[in-house]
Amino acid sequence: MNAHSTSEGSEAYIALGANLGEREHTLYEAITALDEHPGIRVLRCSSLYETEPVGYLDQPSFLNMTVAVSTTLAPEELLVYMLEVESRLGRVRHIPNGPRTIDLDLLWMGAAQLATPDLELPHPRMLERAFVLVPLADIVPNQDPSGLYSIVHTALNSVDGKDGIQLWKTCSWRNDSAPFGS
Ligand code: PH2
Ligand code: MG
Ligand code: MG
Repeated sequence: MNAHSTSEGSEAYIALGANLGEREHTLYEAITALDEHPGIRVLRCSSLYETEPVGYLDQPSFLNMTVAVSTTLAPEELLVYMLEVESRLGRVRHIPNGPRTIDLDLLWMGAAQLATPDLELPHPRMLERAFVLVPLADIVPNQDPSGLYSIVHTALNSVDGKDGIQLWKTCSWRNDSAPFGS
């Protein structure tokens, strides 16, 4: 157990994006699927933002959001489950950075620093993407023990593309084991 883990496991941050189908519904299905895993509990969710596509431009606008979870899984195990949820929710990989029903990206997991062929932590592009930073700033507490708060706010001050991000709705995902905002 390291300085950022608790008896419940580590805290991790996940970015979600959707730009095909019933985007909002799919985001909530993904959050529910994460929370249904016995080793994952969803703690907080950001607002939902409508965002202009970045990178590959000829595709519909996205809904993006982030969630904080506590998990007893190792980073690689969490990633494997996230990929399983993506395929359950109809993710098909055609064009890199292209349209998708759902994308789940593991951003940050306490102090974990990793670089394997399948997983890099912290996520190598998280600080360059306004569609990640804006929702992340909703849910990273000022007292975050891993130092993420100042990292996110420093990056947010200088990142390009913030005008492509519009608040869409506040998060209405709730469940009994983790009331929203707890
Ligand atoms: N994801 C990408 C590429 N471009 N643009 C927006 N607005 N939102 C995304 O989630 C997104 C993107 C690759 O994962
Ligand atoms: Mg992505
Ligand atoms: Mg991805």
